[in-house]
Amino acid sequence: MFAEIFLVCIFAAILENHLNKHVMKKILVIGATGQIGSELTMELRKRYGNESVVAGYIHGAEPTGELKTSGPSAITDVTDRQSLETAVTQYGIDTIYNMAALLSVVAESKPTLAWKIGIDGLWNVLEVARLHGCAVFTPSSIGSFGPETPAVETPQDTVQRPRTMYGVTKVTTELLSDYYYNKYGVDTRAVRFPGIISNVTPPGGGTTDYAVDIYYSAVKGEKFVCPIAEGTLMDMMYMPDALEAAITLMEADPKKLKHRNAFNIAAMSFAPETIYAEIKKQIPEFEMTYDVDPLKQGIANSWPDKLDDTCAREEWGWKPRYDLQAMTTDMIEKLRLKLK
Ligand code: AKB
Repeated sequence: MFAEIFLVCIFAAILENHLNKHVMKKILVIGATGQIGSELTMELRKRYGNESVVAGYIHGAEPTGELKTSGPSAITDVTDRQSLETAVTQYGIDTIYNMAALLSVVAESKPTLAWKIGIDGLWNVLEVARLHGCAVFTPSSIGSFGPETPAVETPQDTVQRPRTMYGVTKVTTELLSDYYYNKYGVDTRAVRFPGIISNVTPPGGGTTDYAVDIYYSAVKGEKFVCPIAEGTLMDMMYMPDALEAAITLMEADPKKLKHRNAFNIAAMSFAPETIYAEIKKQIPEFEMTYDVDPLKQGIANSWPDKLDDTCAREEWGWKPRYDLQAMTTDMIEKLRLKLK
């Protein structure tokens, strides 16, 4: 008898947990051929089924390989609202991951385009989401902070006065996403991504890209010239943790979310000499020198050293799996296979 009651209680708890989760049934990933989008699309297809995840792309950045063959794809240009409207209605989309953006360095040389994609584009995404009842994830970044922000253990709610166009678009992204939630009830949620390190699709035009490039040089047996100065701390994260964060947050019970746009998340914080030393443990002959890029260094100096991610941990159970050592072992192993 006790065993039966116990089983019923367990079943009820599982059911309640399931009902409280946000359920994604048809998902559109905008920017599905980019650094995060390409792996996010494949991970979502693994979890939700190939046919349930549409890879959104723009002309000139068409999906290839498994991304193309494993599931549906559609043209979704954030600057063209009609293309979003068409994909959302055609596939009955209920959740949108909006990964379209220019990264920090490139946004400094193309500020108008950065605004057009990041903010005018976001407005289009949010309007389509409002009209069709979609939930929306649009990432923010450590770039949403500025030099006046506390650099160490940066709080969830603090000063956000970035000096870069990328940062300006990211703070605006957070505000506009919260506005759509508060005003229209659109289920918007986001994290502030740190530098993302992966071995699949390379990043392009970011300040933290050196932390990906360094692994390619090490595995290819080349000397690495680091554009960021010794001692410059920045938050970083391995791609599997970044994907887990984006998916777990979108699945989270909305009743538990006190914040929405956007959560600090953190996994590791290091300076160039620390990642170099970690790689050298596994590739002793690897060499690195410095040739500091003033633009990248200026941006890096204006960003925090290390975020406090307590709110993400408490509100939706965020917990990274990879530290610098575990990431380095996996990166070197995967790149050796990829580049051989
Ligand atoms: C960049 O460096 O621009 C990005 C970021 C931290 O948002 N990787």
